[in-house]
Amino acid sequence: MSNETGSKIEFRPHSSHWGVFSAAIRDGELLVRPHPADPDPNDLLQNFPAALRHPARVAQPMVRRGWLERGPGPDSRRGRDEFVPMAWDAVLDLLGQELRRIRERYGPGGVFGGSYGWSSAGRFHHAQSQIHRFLNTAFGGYVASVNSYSSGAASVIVPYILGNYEELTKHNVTWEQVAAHSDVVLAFGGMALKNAMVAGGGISEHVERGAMQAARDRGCDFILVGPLRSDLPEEAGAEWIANIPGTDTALMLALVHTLVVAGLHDREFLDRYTVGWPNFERYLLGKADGQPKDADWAAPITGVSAETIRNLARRLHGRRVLVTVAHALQRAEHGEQPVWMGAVLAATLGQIGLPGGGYGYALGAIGYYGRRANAVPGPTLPQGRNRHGNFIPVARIADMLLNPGAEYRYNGQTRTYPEIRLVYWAGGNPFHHHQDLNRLRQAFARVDTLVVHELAWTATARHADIVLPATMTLEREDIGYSSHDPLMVAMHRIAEPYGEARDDYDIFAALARRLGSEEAFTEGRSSREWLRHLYARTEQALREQGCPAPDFEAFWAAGSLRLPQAPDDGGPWRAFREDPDANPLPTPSGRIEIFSETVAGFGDASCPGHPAWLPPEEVPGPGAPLHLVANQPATRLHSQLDFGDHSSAAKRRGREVAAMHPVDAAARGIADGDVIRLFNVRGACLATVRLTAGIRPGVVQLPTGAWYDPEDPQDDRPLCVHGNPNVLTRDAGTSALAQGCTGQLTVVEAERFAGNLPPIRAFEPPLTS
Ligand SMILES: Nc1nc2c(c(=O)[nH]1)N[C@H]1C(S)=C(S)[C@@H](COP(=O)(O)OP(=O)(O)OC[C@H]3O[C@@H](n4cnc5c(=O)[nH]c(N)nc54)[C@H](O)[C@@H]3O)O[C@H]1N2
Ligand SMILES: Nc1nc2c(c(=O)[nH]1)N[C@H]1C(S)=C(S)[C@@H](COP(=O)(O)OP(=O)(O)OC[C@H]3O[C@@H](n4cnc5c(=O)[nH]c(N)nc54)[C@H](O)[C@@H]3O)O[C@H]1N2
Ligand SMILES: [Mo]
Repeated sequence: MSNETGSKIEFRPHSSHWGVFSAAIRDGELLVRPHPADPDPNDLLQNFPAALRHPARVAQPMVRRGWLERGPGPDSRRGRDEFVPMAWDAVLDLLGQELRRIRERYGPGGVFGGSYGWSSAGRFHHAQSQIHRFLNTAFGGYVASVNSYSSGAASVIVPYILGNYEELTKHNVTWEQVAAHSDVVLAFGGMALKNAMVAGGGISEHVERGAMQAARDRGCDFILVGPLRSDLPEEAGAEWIANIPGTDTALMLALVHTLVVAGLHDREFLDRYTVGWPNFERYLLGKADGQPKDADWAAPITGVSAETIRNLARRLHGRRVLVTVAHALQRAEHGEQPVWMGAVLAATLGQIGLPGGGYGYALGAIGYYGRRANAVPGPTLPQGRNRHGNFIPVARIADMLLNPGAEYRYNGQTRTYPEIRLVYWAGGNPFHHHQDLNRLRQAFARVDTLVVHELAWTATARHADIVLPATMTLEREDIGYSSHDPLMVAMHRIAEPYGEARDDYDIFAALARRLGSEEAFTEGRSSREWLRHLYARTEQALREQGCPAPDFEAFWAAGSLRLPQAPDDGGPWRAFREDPDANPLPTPSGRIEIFSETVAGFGDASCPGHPAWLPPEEVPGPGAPLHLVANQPATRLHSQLDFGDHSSAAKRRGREVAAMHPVDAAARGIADGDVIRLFNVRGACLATVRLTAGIRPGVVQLPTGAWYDPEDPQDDRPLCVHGNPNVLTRDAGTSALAQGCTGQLTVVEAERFAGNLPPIRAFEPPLTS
C-alpha cells in the first residue's frame, strides 16, 4: 500500500462505535484523526494505534489441545488448556464436520447462536449479523437470545406501560429540546459524557456537552441523583443528591407522595392520559398496606433526608421538568420498577409530551439517543429467517447451560431451557458482559464444543475449543451508519489483515461451502459487491425523496455522505398529548399504564401490576458491607481494545482503577494508589484504588472492561488480578417478567492487598504447542 511506504501519507475515512475518523499509516505507525466536524471528539479513538499490531491479536487458527485429542464433549479444562495452531483449510474442515455432527444428532436446537455483543461499526461486517445469517441460511437455525444486557428490563416492561421501546429512546425528547426548553432536568443515574461518546454504527457529532451547557446558560437546573458526582459533567452545574444505590424507586415514590398530599399533582393529565392511577394511589398513600410512601418512609431507605425529598418535590411543580432514568438503574434487582416509576413521576407532573419535558428514559446513555432520526434507511445485512424459533432472554445463558430442561418464567410465560451442545460466538465477549464469571466457566465446561471468532485473545477466546482469527475493522472495507447520525461513512481499508486473520464473512462463506449452502449465504457476492448492494437501498430512498443520490462509486470516492434527517417532532408522546384518541399509545389501553392489568395478570410477585418498592435480596451486610457499582468504562467501549494505549494509560499499576470514599478507605487502612482486593461470596479481584469525595460513602465503583485475568487458571475460583468486576456480580434476573441482567450493582468488602503483586497476563497469547 502506497501509504505504508512513508513517502505519501493519505488519510482515509473510517468509523467506529466511538466516533468517525480518518487514519493513515506512516512509517508503520497508525495515525488517527477524529472527524473534523465533531464538536467534542473523544480519546477512545486513541486505542487503535497500539492495538492494531498488538501481540494480543489472534494471529492464526487455534484448536484447544484437549478437544483435539479427546474430541467434542463436556470438559472442565476449558480456559486452562493449551492451544494447537492449525491451517485454515484443516480447521474449517474440522469445524464443518462438527457442525454436521451436531445438526444430524440434535438439529438446530443443539446450537446456541445468540452471540450477543457489540462487534464493530460497519454494517456489513457486523459479526453478530454475519453469524446469524450464517446459522439461518447455511445451518437451519439456532437457539437465539432476545433483548440486551443494556436494557433487559426496560425493553420488556415499556411496551405494557408506555408504548414502543425503540421510540422511547430514539424518538422522544432530544438534546435540542433540552437546550431550548427544559427548566429542570432530574437525572437518575445522571448522563455522563463518557457514555454518550459511544453509538452503535458510528457517530460524527458529540452534541451532549454543548446541549447541557446551552440549557444551563438559559437557567435550566440539573439535578443528579446517584452515587457518583461525575455522572453529570461540569457544564451541567448540577446539584448532587447521592442516594443509596438501588433505591431510586423509593425516592420517586416519596416525590410523588409529597406532590399528591400537597395537591400538586396534575389530576387532569392523569385522568386524560393514564389508566390505573386510583389503584396505584391506594398503594402510594398506604391504603393497601398501612404504610404511606412518604418522605419520612423513604429517608432511611434512600439515605436522602426527608427534607431534601420534600423540597425537591416542591421545586418540580409548575416547571418544565424532564425526568431521565439511566439504563444502569434497571440493570439491577427489580430493574423494571425505576423505569416504570420514572414514567409515573413524569406523568404526575403532567409533563409527558411537552417539548423538553416528560420522560427521557436513557437519554445520554448512548450517543444516538436524543437525536434526530435519519430520513432514509441505512444498510443492514439481512439475517434470514430463523426457522428454529427457540430463544432465551440474553442474560440467562449460564442458567440455560447449567440447567437444561429446567423451567423458568419470562414475560408471562413458563418456558423450558434447551439442551445446548455447541455454542458459537462472533463479535461478543461473554467474559466481559456476563455476571459471576466463575459460574460462567462452569457453564461453558458443559458443552461439547465452543467456537469463537475473535480479533484478540479475550477470556472468551481462551475458553474456546476452536478460535478463528478475525480481522479488525481497520483491515476491511465497510459502510458506517447509525440511524440517528447524519453521516454515512465509506469505511476504507486502512491496514492489511493481522497474521492469518480473515473477515468473519469469508470464514462463514468457507464454512457454508462445507455445509453445501455457500450460495444461500453469499448470494454469489464478494464483500465489495455486498457493500454496493446494501448501499442501493439508501441511494434509492434518497432518489425517491428528491435528494442528491450519488451512486456507490461517487459515495466511496467522497468518503462520506450527509443524509437528510426527520424533523424533531417529539415522537409518539407529543402526538398522544395533542390527541390521545386519534394517536393512542400502543399499550393495551392506548394510555400510559400506571396500573397494568396485563402485568398484574402474569401473577409474578417480582413484578406486580403497578410500580412498587420491592426491597432487594442483596443488601450490604457483614462480609460485604459496601455497594459495588460496576458501570461503563470511560476509556474504552466495554472490553474492546483494552490493550490499546488510551485504556492502558488510565490504569494504575497495570490494574483497573476503583473509586472509593476516603472515609471507607481510612476505616480499612487503605491509601490512594494502593492495590486493593475486592471480594464477596462469589469471587475476588484486584484493583488500584483512587480516593475521591465524588462518591457516596459506602459505595465502591469499578468499571467493567478490564480483561478477566485469573491468577491461577487451574483454580475454580481464581483471583482476577486485573480488575474485572464480573467475578463479583450476581447472575440473577431482574424479575420473572424480564429476566434482565443485574450486573450494575452488587455488594463487596475491600481490603488492602498486602501480598506480592501478581503480573498481568491478560494480553499475552495463551500457551501453544
Ligand atoms: N457488571 C456489568 N456487566 C455489564 C454491564 C454493566 O453495566 N455491569 N453492562 C452490559 C452491557 S450494557 C453490555 S452492552 C455488555 C457489552 O458486552 P459485549 O458487547 O460482549 O462487549 P464488547 O467488549 O463490546 O465485545 C465485543 C467483542 O467483539 C470483538 N470484535 C470486535 N470486532 C469484531 C469483528 O469484526 N469480528 C469478531 N469476530 N469480533 C469482533 C471484540 O474484540 C470484543 O471482544 O456488557 C454488559 N455487562
Ligand atoms: N465510554 C463508554 N460509553 C458507553 C459504553 C462503554 O462501554 N464505554 N457502553 C455503552 C452501552 S452498551 C450502554 S448500554 C450504555 C449504558 O448506559 P448506563 O447503563 O446508563 O451507563 P453506566 O455508566 O453503566 O451507568 C450510569 C451511572 O448510573 C449510576 N448508577 C448505578 N446504579 C445506580 C442506582 O441504583 N441509582 C442511581 N441513581 N444511579 C446509579 C452509576 O453511578 C453510573 O455511573 O453506555 C454506553 N456508553
Ligand atoms: Mo449496553
